[in-house]
Amino acid sequence: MADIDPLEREILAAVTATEDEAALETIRVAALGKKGSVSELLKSLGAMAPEERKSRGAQINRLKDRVTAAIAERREALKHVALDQRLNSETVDVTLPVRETPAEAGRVHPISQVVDELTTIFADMGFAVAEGPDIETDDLNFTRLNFPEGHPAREMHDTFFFPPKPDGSRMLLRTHTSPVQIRTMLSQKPPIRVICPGRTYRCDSDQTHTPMFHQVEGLVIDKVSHLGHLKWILEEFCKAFFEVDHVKMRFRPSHFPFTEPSLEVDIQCRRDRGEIRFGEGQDWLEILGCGMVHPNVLRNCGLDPDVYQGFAWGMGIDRIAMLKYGMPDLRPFFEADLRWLSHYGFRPLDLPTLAGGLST
Ligand code: 2NM
Repeated sequence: MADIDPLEREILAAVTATEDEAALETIRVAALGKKGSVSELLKSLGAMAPEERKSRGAQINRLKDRVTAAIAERREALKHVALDQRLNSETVDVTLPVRETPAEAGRVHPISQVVDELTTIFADMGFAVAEGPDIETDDLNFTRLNFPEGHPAREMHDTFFFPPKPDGSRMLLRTHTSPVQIRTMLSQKPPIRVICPGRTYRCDSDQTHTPMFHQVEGLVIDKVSHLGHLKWILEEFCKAFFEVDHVKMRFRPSHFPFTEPSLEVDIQCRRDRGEIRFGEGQDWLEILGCGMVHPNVLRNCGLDPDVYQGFAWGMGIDRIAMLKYGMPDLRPFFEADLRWLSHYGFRPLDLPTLAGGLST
């Protein structure tokens, strides 16, 4: 009968020499697995005489116990080594400064900030925000707004047209947000009070114009609203937006196809050395256009002008953002320059509120 000591020495030497848990498992399977060397020894007991089987069986079982114990002990030791290695290599320097979160590092674009400010002011007066697509039909952008077919006003809008469809109609990039107001009148019943901020497009590009710019338009439709209400709303808006207690506004007669009468509005200001201050001085600055919605526009939206009336206004967001925040140039608005944004942008958690201040 073979001596089992050499086998034991061989297995225990391999267990002691191994440096990782996967290799240890291989050794365990090779010794104690179904076809392992120790298991094979146990199988050999069957062929023995009862006396021999008794002593030999006890011997092999003790071998099995020692091998099992040695493997368990080695596994514990390897676990400690692995943990020590991780503790030594995965260090955290708790003296390092905490990394800025996106909410700290990011900045809100001035246009988004101004849209939030406008929305806050008009929401307080009971206005809802309406939105619509940038790509519009000729009908909603012009025809329903009382621009006659072939009228020069259509040319004056420097429209970006898409190629005509087989039926001759053509889509375009909206030249103002008024089509959103047409959509609102077509889909809702008065009383209507909405503002429509959004992107608008005209084929125009120089120092003070970009082909894409931002507008906000307002619309009120009911049975009684008149120019007096319009003037109050615009005055309250200007005071709240420019954060001053008094503003002087000047309403001059003008012309738009979609309003009658139509007015242009200037706001009193003082310009000194590139800086503009509102509510003082002798200068005037044009900031918006407005008027009573033209009876033809109401009719084009299915509203009876003998029953319903209302007013609308429109202004450029980019320009009032530049005026309010003293930004001298329009073009960086659209250049996505992070250095510019980190200087002129707003902290994302400082949301504008009427009570807490719009911009502080
Ligand atoms: C302006 C000036 C005056 C205006 C009119 C309408 C509508 F849809 F009700 F007819 N929306 N916006 C309007 C009126 C826009 O922008 C300078």
